[in-house]
Amino acid sequence: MTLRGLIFDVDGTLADTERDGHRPAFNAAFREAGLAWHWDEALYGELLAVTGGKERMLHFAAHYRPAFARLPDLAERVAALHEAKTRHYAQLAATGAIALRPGVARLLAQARAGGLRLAIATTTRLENVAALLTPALGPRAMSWFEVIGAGDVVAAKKPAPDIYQWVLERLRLPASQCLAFEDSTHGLHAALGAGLATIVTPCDDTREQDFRGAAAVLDSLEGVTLSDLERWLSGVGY
Ligand code: XBP
Ligand code: MG
Repeated sequence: MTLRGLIFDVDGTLADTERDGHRPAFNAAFREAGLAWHWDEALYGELLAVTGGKERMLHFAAHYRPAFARLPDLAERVAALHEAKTRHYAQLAATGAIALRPGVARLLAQARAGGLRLAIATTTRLENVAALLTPALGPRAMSWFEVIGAGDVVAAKKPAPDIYQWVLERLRLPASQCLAFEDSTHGLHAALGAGLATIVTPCDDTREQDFRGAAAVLDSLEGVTLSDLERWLSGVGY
């Protein structure tokens, strides 16, 4: 089956964004709201089990700040915190402070030159994707991706397959002609649930996770060629 489309996760896959990107942005939002909350690296590592910034804050409140979790306007407060967090993250990413992972820019360019269709399936917000990719890939970066599934376009976030199904429907391609790129077990399960062969490039936060079912597990996308991708789509070689 010929490869026609590549669908990329963003956080952890295109760039290592969590510890020094999303985490400080959450902390800045907490400070700004006058909350004595601070997510250190160890706690954030645990909280990454919950995908989605609003969902992560709700989970944290339920487990560590029960009085806050009982507030009648909890949903509005979390939504406001998330707006502030997004502003902080996008500001940081737009400076170019978060580099793409090795091999990412080259593979994207080769895939475009080779006529492959590109898409994104991410849990994070659309403005965060633009803020991250534009300094790294140039002002036309977002137009490289024909479909971008981001944030709340689906209700059920990864590991649910919904975001990948949403992207595949809009690409009008069968899963059998596409590859997904992920860095975490949650992302892998989302992609596998949509029937996609998946390449996993674990990042610092996910290295110890279980990637059974992946078509390939690689340190990075450095050196990966379009013929490697064809081979992995057809299930040959690990
Ligand atoms: C990324 C996430 C996101 C980010 C925060 O997962 O889990 O929640 O940490 O993003 P994936 P928002 O790599 O699977 O896309 O705060 O914008 O939700
Ligand atoms: Mg990820």
